[in-house]
Amino acid sequence: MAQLISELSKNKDIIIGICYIISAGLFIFGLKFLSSPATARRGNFLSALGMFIAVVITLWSKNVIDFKWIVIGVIIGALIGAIASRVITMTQMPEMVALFNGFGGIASLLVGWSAFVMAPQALTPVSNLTFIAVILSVLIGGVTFTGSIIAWGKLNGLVYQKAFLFPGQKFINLILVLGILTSAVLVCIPGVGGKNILFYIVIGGAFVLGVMSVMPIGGADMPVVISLLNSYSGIAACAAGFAINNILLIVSGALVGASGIVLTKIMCKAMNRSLANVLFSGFGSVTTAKGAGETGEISPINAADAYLILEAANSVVFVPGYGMAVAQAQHAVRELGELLEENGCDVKYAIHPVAGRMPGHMNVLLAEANVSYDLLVEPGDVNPTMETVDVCMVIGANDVVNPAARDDETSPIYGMPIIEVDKAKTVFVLKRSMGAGFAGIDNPLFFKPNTRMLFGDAKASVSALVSEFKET
Ligand code: TAP
Repeated sequence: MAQLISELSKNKDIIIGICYIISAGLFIFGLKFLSSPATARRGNFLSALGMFIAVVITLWSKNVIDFKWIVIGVIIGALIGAIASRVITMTQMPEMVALFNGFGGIASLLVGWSAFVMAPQALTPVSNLTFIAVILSVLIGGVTFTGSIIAWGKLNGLVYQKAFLFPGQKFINLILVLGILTSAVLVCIPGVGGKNILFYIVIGGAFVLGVMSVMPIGGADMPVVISLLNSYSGIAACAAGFAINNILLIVSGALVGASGIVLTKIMCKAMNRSLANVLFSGFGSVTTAKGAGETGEISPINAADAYLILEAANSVVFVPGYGMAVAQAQHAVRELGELLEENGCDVKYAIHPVAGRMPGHMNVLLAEANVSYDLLVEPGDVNPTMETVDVCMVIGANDVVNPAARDDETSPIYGMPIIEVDKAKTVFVLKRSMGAGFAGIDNPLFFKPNTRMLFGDAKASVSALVSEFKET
């Protein structure tokens, strides 16, 4: 054993390099597998394995010989993780991700801070570059930390959930940013005195900026913001990697930073909103926005009558939305889908990219209920065939099926791609009331002649339909 350790120590740099390459490869393949629900679990496992190898090798390479505190930390962390994975419900996942991002941000800040404390005065041209990396890790890490805490608070209702706007807000933010940047530049210039104070101004300013950046954003826009903060946490980690000259931290931070930005862009596109609109428009600060102002007769239906139509249908498309998550109706939906298939009906599940409140929300719920991935279709694939569909069942979705997004140029969501359920022969809308969805606007779909409103909790309504099928 002693001989093995001595052999390993002789080739330490080569071993570290090989392990870092393996870890980076595992991160990349992990990300690739995460892009499909069918392979996501494998992706998660590969990424975790990559991180495990990276941590062990980094500790070994730094000659950490007293593992006592590290082992204690691992045990505490693993316990918190195991308990959280049991008690956190699917609808709370965005909150959990917000906290993860925040911890990532503060970790990068602490790495940058320690690098600063260890070498504050060594200002050669090379160390100037290191200083820039230190400042970036502290600045972006600080913004990510407090921004994520506010995002978490907004999602769970501890912080004012709507967009918080006040007069002069943009001007104050501008002064804040200028103050931080000036201090940051001065820290990096050799010979400037008072670097410690300037450095702490950057940290304090970053904390305040994180709060000021997220407060003006409406609580329901948080998934986009969380994805952006996820990207920030990656960039902060990347900068921290440069600060301590750790290649793997640079690679993994860059991967997180880039994938977070891509996800943010996908979400903005699916809502037909620019990132600037999400960040600065104060969407959701007022609830006066309306759709076409549609009024008229609605046609309610009960489960017994809805069953008769479903029983005769040759094709049914389920369109789940946020309400399915709230009602936890996914298992009942899958059961109904299976009964329809047994009845000779063609069943599909149409998933809108921003249905629900987090990316992939509907995919995860349907996967949990063991709905086959082959049955999932995207709006672009199902919309052209919609006129041939006998019944579209809208399960707690609202904005993502709102025809105003297609037909009403004055609608706040005009231009957002929708699932065109109104073109199906019959539409069942399962929701509890005539209440609006996330965008807070009317939905003309409810008043269409081919729409039937099946009021009630989605799980109760779908279960009632399942009972009708089983009883007859
Ligand atoms: P929403 O438009 O928010 O509508 C959800 C509907 O579910 C509500 O109208 C509500 O009506 C109904 N509902 C709530 N609880 C229910 C229950 N227990 N049983 C039955 N129905 C229930 O949802 P959507 O169509 O999924 O659209 C998502 C919205 O969130 C979009 O506007 C999107 O832009 C936004 N958004 C999404 C994301 C991501 S990443 N997914 C990110 C940011 C923003 P009742 O109260 O009448 O029941």
